Amino acid sequence: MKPLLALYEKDQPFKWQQLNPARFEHHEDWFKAINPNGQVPALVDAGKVITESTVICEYLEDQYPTAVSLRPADAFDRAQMRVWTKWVDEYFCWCLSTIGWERVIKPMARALSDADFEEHVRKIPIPEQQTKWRNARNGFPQAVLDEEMRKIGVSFRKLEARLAQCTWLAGEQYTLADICNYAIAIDAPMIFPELANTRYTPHLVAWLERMDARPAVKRMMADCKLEFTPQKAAG
Ligand SMILES: N[C@@H](CCC(=O)N[C@@H](CS)C(=O)NCC(=O)O)C(=O)O
Repeated sequence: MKPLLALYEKDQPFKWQQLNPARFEHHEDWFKAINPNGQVPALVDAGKVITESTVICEYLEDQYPTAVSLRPADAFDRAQMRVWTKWVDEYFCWCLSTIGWERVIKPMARALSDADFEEHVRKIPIPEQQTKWRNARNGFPQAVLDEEMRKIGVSFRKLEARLAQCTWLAGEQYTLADICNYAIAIDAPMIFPELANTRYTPHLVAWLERMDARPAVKRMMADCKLEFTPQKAAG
C-alpha cells in the first residue's frame, strides 16, 4: 500500500500486480527473479528493481520530483519524517504483523497438509521467514501475542500524542511519514476498537479520517481493491 499511495499522490502512471499469499505466489521463481527475498512490494522501473516499501517511496520522490512533494524541504522536518518512517518499519509494523499472521496466515497454513506446507516453505528464500511461517502454523505462544498487543497499544498512544501536536506526522506538511504509518494504522479503530477509538485516541482517529478523505487515497482504494493488507489480515 505504501508505494501505491506514493504513486497516486504523485499521479504517476504504472502497472501493478497483486500476489496471493494463499497461493504462495511471492515464492514462485518468476517473482524471486525480481525480488530474491520473495517479498512484496517490489518496483520495476526502467528495468531496475527497487525493493523495501519505504525505500521505494523515497525512490519515487527522488526519481519523480513532481509538483506534489512528499518530503519536507526543511532539513529538520525531513528528519522528523524519517524518524516516523523508521519507527513504523522497526516497531509498529512488526507487532501488527504478528497478530495478522496469527489470525490469517495460521488458518491458511493449517489448511495445507504437512507435506504441501513443507514443500511451500522450502521455496521461501529467507530462513527467518521460513521460521515465521512454521511458527504461524503452530500458533504463536500466548505470551508473544500478549506482548505484541501491548506494543500495538503503545504504538496507538504514541501516534495519538504526536497527532495532538501536529496536523501531519512530520509537522504541518503531508509526507511519506503519513503514507507509511497510514498503511499500517488504517482500520485500527475497526480491528482494535478497545485500543483506538474516539475517546482514547481522538487525534489518531481524526488523522485516519483526514487520510481516508484525500483524493489520491480514495482513487487508490477504488482502483486497486487491495485484498491482502496487514489490516485485513489482523482483522
Ligand atoms: N521490509 C520489507 C518487508 C516486506 C514484507 O514483509 N512483505 C510481506 C507482505 S507485507 C511479505 O511479502 N510476506 C510474505 C513472506 O515473507 O512470506 C518492506 O517494507 O518492503
